[in-house]
Amino acid sequence: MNQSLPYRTAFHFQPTKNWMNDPNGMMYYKGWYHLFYQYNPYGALWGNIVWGHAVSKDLVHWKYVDDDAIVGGPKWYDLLGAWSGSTTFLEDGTPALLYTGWSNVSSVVQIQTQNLALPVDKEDPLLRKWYKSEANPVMVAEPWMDATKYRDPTEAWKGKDGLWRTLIGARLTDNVTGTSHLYKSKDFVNWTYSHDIHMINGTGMWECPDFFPVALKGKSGLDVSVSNGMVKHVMKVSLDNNKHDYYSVGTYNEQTDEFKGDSPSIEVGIGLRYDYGKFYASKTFFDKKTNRRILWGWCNESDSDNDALTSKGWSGIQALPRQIWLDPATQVDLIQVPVEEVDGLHRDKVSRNGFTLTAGAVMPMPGVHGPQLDIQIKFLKPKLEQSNALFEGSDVAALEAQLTCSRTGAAHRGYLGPFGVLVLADEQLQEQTAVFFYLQVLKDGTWKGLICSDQSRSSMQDDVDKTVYGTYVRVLESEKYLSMRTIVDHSVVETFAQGGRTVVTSRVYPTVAVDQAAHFFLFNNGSQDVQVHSFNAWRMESVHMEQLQF
Ligand code: DQQ
Repeated sequence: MNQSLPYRTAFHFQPTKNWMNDPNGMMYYKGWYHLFYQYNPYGALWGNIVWGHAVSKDLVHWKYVDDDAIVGGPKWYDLLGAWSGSTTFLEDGTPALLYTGWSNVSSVVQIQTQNLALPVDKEDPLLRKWYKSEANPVMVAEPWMDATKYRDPTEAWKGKDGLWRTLIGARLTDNVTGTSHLYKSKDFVNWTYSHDIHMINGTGMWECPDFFPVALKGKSGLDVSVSNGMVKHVMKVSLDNNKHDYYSVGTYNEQTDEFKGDSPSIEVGIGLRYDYGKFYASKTFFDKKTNRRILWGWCNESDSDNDALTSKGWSGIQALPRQIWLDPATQVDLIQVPVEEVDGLHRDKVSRNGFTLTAGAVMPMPGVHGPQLDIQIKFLKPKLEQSNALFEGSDVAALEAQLTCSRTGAAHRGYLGPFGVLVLADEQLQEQTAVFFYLQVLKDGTWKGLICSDQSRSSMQDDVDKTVYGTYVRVLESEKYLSMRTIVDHSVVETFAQGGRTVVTSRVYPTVAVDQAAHFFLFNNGSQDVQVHSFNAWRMESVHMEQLQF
């Protein structure tokens, strides 16, 4: 079997070949969305990192621009590679890129520096060529900082004093405290270290920080510099220790330039995650065209390096771009939903409302089939009383939830659940990826809900990661349904539970349940029937990504 094809995605962003990791410097500029990404032009594993570049009119159909928007060298400050960074719009509308240079100052000492790149022709909507500032590096680590743990500048924001501010992800020299160094500048070229805006002991290196305002009400996004009584701020960090992206909603004090999470148990790096599966090094940008804040994140592979090198020839995809906003009901969660442009790929709708998913059922749905699907289901919430001890958001709770998901697995027979979907399944169910709700019934008779994504039987291959992912999902008393949306694209399964309050993304590599041999089933392994309020499914059309012709 040609292993490269069944696993290439049909509507997620990925380069034609080679390695890709973090999304960088996304923006909307003169009619085009721009996505840059960490890319190895020479191979399917990480190394030789440059900024690849693609553009799109709609966030779904992409054209590759080039593989060398920013390349390391020839000067010392980024000789070994151009690492992650962000775009900021200067006063005159020019997009300016801040990025990390990886450099060898000597044969034994390697360090990270922060650098500035600007468009050669800012009238070019495609922003094809970039030049590096003569002032580079524009930031170097202070003597007391660890210069090897000093990277990934955020989009800069402007304070009321007229100064630009950016954050650099870092780890203190105690080796355990994750932190974010705040730098300020009048002219975007000369930057001075001010202080650390926030730090949390025990979290380790903070990669790819992201810091932005969200409106207290409504779904609209905000420009990064907006700060007033009608907004909260979000700080997101990517923990190098465990490769998860954590966010915290809190307060940014403009006077002291400090950030504090609203709840100590959901602080930066220890509380809520954007995604409880494979999703890392994410970044948001403000889409000026539609006033949305949009999140991009990298989904690494779960198969072996050997597969990347010998059969696939590529590694890494970007998750679907997600619109995010503050959950009006909880004020601590962010809601994430694939941008509505993705719905333009819907074909062959299948709908069925108001039916029972009986205890023990494994049920095909006629017309729902194949490796490219969007499944949206609302289950009626069971009559049992809900627990007040809802998910607190702490990492301890997340660990407990993940353990419960693994112990439970799709094959477990519970009381209320597991119930949900089997995707990328063969007819004999030897291979299947199960995404399900499981309602944990507590001693006092109340329940807590979990959403799990079980890869344990996703593939007959041995050398792929088959971890079961999952977490508690916050279900409000006022909510009548347990809802899930699962999007399948060959080797990726993205699930948005409770309208996007909780998200889990998996990478899977079936061997027989591929292409037209990939089947779909609803299942209920609990001892109680479950009521399906609504079921809607679509086949997803493929997107052909092309090289831009100049
Ligand atoms: N990837 C980049 C770094 C960043 C890491 C290097 C996160 O800048 O910290 O490719 O995945």
